[in-house]
Amino acid sequence: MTMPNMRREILKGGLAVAGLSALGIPEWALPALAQGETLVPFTDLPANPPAAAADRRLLDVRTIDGPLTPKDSFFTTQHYGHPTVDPEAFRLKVSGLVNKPLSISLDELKKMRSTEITFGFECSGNRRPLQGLCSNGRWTGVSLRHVLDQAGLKNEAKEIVFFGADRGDEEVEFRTQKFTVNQQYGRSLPRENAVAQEPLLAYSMNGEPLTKHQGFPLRLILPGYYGVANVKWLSEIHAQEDQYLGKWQARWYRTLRGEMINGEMKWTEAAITTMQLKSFIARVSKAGDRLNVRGVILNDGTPIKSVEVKVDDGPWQPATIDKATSDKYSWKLFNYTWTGATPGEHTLVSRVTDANGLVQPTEKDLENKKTFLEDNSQYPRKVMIS
Ligand SMILES: Nc1nc2c(c(=O)[nH]1)N[C@H]1C(S)=C(S)[C@@H](COP(=O)(O)O)O[C@H]1N2
Ligand SMILES: [Mo]
Repeated sequence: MTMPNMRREILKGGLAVAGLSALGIPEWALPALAQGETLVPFTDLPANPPAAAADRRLLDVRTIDGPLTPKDSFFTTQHYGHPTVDPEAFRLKVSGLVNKPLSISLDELKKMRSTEITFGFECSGNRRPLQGLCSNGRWTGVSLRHVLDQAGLKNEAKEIVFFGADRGDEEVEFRTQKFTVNQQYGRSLPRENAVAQEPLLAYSMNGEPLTKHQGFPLRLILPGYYGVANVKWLSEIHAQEDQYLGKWQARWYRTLRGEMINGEMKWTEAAITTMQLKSFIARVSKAGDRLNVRGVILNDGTPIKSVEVKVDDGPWQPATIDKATSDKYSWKLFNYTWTGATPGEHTLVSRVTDANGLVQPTEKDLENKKTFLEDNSQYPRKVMIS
């Protein structure tokens, strides 16, 4: 999505919040609540939701009330708007360094053996205060490996490129020159990642055909990867020997990080691939004197060891992962019951640790990450208890 626009909207909203009474509930559409339950307002949200373009959507994370995100709430974004694809005329092309180039209709794909996977992902630009660029879906489709096997990758095929039907004019800089060329949306994977077990050519989500927003009629699903790699309106798979250096692969989606090694700062620029370990608190509600704190965990599929919640300056307390979200690549929802809350403003923060012992970083830990993508830092949130 265009981050500068979103950032501007949030800044505007942020100013409005400062002008509101501390008790003012932001003027968002409020989520459905159980009987006798009331929503505890976050005081760190902008007063008004950012204005979204017609082809974009943020998930209001306070409305998450089950493992799967319904299709009309699923967050959505893309760079060139929505291409229109005629499902009758549609053919998935497999080209380049293959023994047998393919052109597969939707019906043919649907006749192949299908598999299903639950996969929750976020846009690599997802971040505080809204955290609305994430969702979880159950995807059905054909294994990418199966289709690549049918085409037969040649030995020299080292890189597999995925092109969407969407396209736009791009300026390509070369030294002192600039060229404007029309290009398709493209992302690539090294061959060994493309022929792994998980990647899916998906034609349905949550048991229904993909919507236009989700890439109708076909998209790539790469469990564990950030949104950007999950190419919508997939139209061509191209095998080649050289690395693919298109804009969305090599330039627009990169993270610049500094790391102190032996007293010397080392800077690296890396492409956006698999998701960083992250958690955040999505909603707080009140039922009697119990406060239900609910949050979301996203990562690359590594099993989760623990997730904890801290209230103000108290100790880290264990939270519970919802068993309905235990699939490897599903997002995980967690719950923490907070009792004895006193009226006034409080800070709540969550922290997740994976089975390898990796701990979600703090904002301070990420101070040498210079670009805003991949912000997986712990997010201390403010709530007002009345
Ligand atoms: N063809 C195509 N696929 C795309 C994009 C795009 O611009 N064109 N945007 C990517 C980005 S940046 C994200 S975050 C996800 C969003 O997927 P969603 O709209 O289903 O949530 O789509 C990805 N796939
Ligand atoms: Mo994205």
